[in-house]
Amino acid sequence: MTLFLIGTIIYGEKKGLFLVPVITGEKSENDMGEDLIVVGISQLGSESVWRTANTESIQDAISRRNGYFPIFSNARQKQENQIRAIRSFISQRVDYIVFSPVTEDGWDSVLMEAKEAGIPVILMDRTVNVEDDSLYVTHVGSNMKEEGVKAAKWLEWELIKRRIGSGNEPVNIVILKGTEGSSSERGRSEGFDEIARKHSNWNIVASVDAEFTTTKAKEEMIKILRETTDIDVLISQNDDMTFGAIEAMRERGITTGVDGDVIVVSFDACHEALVMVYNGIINLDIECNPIQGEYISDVIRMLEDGLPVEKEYFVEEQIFTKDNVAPFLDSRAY
Ligand code: GZL
Repeated sequence: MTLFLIGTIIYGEKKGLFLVPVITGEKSENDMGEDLIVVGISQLGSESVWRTANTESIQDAISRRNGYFPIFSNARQKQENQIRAIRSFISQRVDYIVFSPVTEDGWDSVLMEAKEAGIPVILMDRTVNVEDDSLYVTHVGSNMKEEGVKAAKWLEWELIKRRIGSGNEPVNIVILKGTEGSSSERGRSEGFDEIARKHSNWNIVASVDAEFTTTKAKEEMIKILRETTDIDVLISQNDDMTFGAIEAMRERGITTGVDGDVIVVSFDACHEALVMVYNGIINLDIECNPIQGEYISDVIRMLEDGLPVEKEYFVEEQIFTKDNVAPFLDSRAY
């Protein structure tokens, strides 16, 4: 079937006149002559190793060979870019919208526009905080709060094993948070805090937003180390920030890990970080599984077949320490 691509001329305050391509006529077909399902995908950015793996996963799954016509947009960490992309998908009358919301708040009106246009919205990775949860069909991602709880519960036992804080002396903890207001940051913080509150001697000496990036984490860690080097634990909400923080500590002669000065707990479990777990430089890495594309495709197929879908699908994930990481170093997808 042929596909006619015409455009709608739109005047935007910032961009002036611009053409929004509109999919018209019959959908295009794949080699088997099947109609393609048009999916608008708004990815929040490319800030981390995890995000790259997540993008590759969704692009592999939502592809022409699998029966889809993907329209992909990278928002570069800006909510306004995601809102603009979603509005463009609506004007192109896509069949589905898939997006990873950079932060939890501020989505009600644009998701209402998608709902009024009859376009199902699937949340990938992060989630939204909306009054009416009928504004999206389902969320496919991780249980971020559970990840935070896992970190704190592991730390409780690690401190006991290493006799740190057992006499109720203070345990000095630095927390590097991900993008402020993102469901990943909020969930991990909430889960960790729920356990930390039980320990009056857990002393949070610094808790800063390092935006899930290596550069920002190194900058922030350098500032923290100017104030204090009396740190027992680093909780870093993703591996990219962990890399930056470890570099800053190394430059001050501070060691990390199994036999180091500072216990390091990280999130994501990307390959480079798991090698550091294997080498005893990172103590614990909590997996946050970015390979979500197949889950998203399965959900779309269920919707296409008129089947009910759950409001939430958590992808499988585990925790890694020096004791269990070896078999996974070369067998995982990222
Ligand atoms: C988690 C995801 C986070 C990762 C970071 O689901 O949203 O965003 O932990 C990424 O690496 O930047």
